[in-house]
Amino acid sequence: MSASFHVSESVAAALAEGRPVVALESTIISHGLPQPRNLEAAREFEQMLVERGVTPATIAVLDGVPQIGLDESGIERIALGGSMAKASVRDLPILAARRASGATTVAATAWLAARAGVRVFATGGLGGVHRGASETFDESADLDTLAGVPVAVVSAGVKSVLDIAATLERLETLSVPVVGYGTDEFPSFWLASSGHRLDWRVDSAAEVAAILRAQDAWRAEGAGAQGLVVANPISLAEQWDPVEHDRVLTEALAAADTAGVRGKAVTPFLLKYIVGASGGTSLEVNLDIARGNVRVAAEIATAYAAACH
Ligand code: PSU
Ligand code: MN
Repeated sequence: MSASFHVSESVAAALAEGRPVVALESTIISHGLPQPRNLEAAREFEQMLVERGVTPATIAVLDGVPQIGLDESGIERIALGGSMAKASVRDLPILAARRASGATTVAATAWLAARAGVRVFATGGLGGVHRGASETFDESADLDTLAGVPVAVVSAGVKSVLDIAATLERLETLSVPVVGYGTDEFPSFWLASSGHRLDWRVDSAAEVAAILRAQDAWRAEGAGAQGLVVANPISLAEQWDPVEHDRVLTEALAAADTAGVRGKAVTPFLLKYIVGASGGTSLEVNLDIARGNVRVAAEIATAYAAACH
């Protein structure tokens, strides 16, 4: 095992035996959901995987060491640890040198999952191109990272706080494949659709597993690593009321502007603001979204493990 990261016993055993594993990120726990629901959610996502015969690998950095698979005390530190750093890929060496802890973003989680050999990852929403990025250059490292790591990320697209059209353009430029899971349109997190059509739709976990195997074959021949965005919408029945969504979104964007929030603080600011301004409704929808993604990721990881045999 590498000295630069630590793989938990259960994850190491599952990988060695070719059993399904799903990575889970920790920024959603530390910065994306309010306490104490974040701790409940972190446990619930893991439990959902276990019930489906899938080994959970929640990823975070503890005292400088990236952990692939957290125990209960690790999960509590992420959820309740207060001043946990939000760690993207570029922060990992700095946390290591300082023996500091951090909750990993989609980018850092996918990057670490790849190092450990975990092929499937479930999250809520991806980071993307921020509104006004043509001025600020604020684009999440999630996009560029997914171009170069062999990890399939199941998300409900990107939040409408971002520029969805620009995010899809950037994923195209970066050669990150995007497939709609049971949909022809890219979702917009709280809403089932963003109105943006996708080139490719899949309707089963087996189809996604076949795509992953095709990527594996290329990689075995020396091609570079490539990620995959599996866009899994919330159902129309469960989605947030679009009118309410639009109202709260407009208010949140204006508040971020007034507060002068910049850089990596933007996403947590908006997420927190929106939970407050929606009276908690956005949070319930957010949790349903993440549960849906964990379910689909479990199916994909199971189909992928079967396809590898
Ligand atoms: N989008 C969400 N919830 C989240 C995040 C994004 O709906 O919790 C988090 C993820 O960890 C993602 C990160 O990787 O925010 C992106 O932040 P930034 O825009 O600073 O790259
Ligand atoms: Mn940013």
